[in-house]
Amino acid sequence: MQQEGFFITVEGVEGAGKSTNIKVIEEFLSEKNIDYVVTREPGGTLLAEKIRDLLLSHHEEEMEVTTELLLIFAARAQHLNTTIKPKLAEGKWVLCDRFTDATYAYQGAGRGCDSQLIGQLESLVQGSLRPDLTVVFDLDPRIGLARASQRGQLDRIESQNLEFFQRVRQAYQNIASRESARFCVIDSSKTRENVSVILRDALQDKIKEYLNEQ
Ligand code: Z5A
Repeated sequence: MQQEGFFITVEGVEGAGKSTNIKVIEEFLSEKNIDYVVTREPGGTLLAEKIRDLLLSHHEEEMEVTTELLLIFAARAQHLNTTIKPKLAEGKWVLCDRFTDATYAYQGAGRGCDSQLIGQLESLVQGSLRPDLTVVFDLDPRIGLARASQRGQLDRIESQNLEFFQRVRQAYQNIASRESARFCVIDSSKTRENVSVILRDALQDKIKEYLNEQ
């Protein structure tokens, strides 16, 4: 195995229910007596959270796509080396709200960044480290945006048009079908209660070998 702990990432379009269901995953892990930490990207450390503010706020000057991409990987380098890797090395499970699949989806499919360039940065920053399990909450972006819009003003990335989020959704679906062993795709159009039941069943199935359960 690449590390002692277990690395779970959570993905989806805007408003797909990541934050809501991270709580469900936390409950599940607690019931299994698993020692875990929750974190997020971009962010997760003091410095990386400053980069997050820079990425999400509106600026007088338009941010270049390459600038956005490099800032995301700069935040990721800080987060990985000061938080994710040390926690995994201690044997803790790390539950991270978004990770590099988001970069392929948002900067790659959404903004049109070259996926080979993203792959080079991924190798540079992460080496061989990849998530052990990625849960994607799949939802029509029209529903996700409607759910999320109830929160008020949109940040810089949330302000993209519907086509942008449709490309993001499609990219997640494509990555998940290419790497089906790592992924668990949850239909997030169902009620919160239904999503929670489906998610718990999927988690049980995906991680039972790590729990020594049937
Ligand atoms: N980003 C990037 O571009 N590249 C990268 O590499 C990375 C990130 C790592 C911040 O992410 C931005 O960073 C993000 C991508 C970019 N920008 N966008 N868009 P974030 O994860 O912090 O922010 P977010 O995507 O905007 O998350 P979110 O809007 O908070 O969505 P969510 O966590 O998936 O949804 P939620 O808060 O759980 O649910 C939204 C609402 O729907 C809420 O009122 C819930 O009560 C409700 N909800 C949830 N589930 C249901 C169901 N089943 N039915 C009905 N209503 C529901």
